[in-house]
Amino acid sequence: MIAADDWKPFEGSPDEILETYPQPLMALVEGETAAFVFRQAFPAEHCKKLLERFYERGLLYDPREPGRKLDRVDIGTSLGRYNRDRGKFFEHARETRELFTHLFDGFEDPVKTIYSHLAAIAPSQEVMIAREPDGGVYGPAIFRTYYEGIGHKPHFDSASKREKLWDYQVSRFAHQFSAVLCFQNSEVRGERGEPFLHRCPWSPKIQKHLDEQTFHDYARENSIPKLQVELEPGDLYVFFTENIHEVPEVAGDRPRIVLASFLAMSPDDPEIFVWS
Ligand SMILES: O=C(O)CCC(=O)C(=O)O
Ligand SMILES: [Fe+2]
Repeated sequence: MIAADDWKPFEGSPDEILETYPQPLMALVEGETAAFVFRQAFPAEHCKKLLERFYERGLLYDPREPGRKLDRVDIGTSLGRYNRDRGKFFEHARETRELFTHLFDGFEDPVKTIYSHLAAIAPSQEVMIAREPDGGVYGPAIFRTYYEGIGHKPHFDSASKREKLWDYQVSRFAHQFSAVLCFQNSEVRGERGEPFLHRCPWSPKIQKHLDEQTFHDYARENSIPKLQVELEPGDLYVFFTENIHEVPEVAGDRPRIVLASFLAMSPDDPEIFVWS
């Protein structure tokens, strides 16, 4: 049993990770470490310049303007949002992949940064954009912009255990993770705006606390360790999304902006599927 104090992110290069954890993704599943953090995986200056481009092109905007519904502003295709209409989902994903072929021109490609880091920590499997036997290909990654008041309540993510997306290949895998590349921090940091990971895998018993929004009480009463992942633009982290996690509501004028992907694997499956 690992002492609670030892449950923290492991920071290092892919080689350093592999030296310590021969099977890094399984080490996350087993709770041997809380997350992998790659500092400056992507040039911070490119984050800034790309965001300027996204605003200039109208891909990002401030949803707090009068008349707009306050929502997360995404660039990319969310399976969670579109899965009920398969045709629409795969068409949206096709457009995203097309957009991403030129959106980063002149800069490093941050989607490639995510995939190359995942490939490096899973050398015996093939990391690829998720796809269906009928030829449908998913969106590779999604930019998410969180303005004031937006975050994620305590939750877990699993295409099989939570969303029950049996019609989609991504539900065939045993374990799900997320890779998140920070592009911009929100104005107010501290307790707000940056993710917390709880050392608490989802279970039906936990679901009750998620539904009733009593997870924080449960975690306090049961002394469940938690940690906050502190990132600077260009930092990438990878974690097991079947542990309860959250992003407390962002505060201040500057939004939090990340590029995120989900990934799923089974130890005995040669493929790792990545999508958003
Ligand atoms: O934005 C983050 O850091 C985490 C978002 C999240 O909940 C996820 O990717 O599953
Ligand atoms: Fe999540």
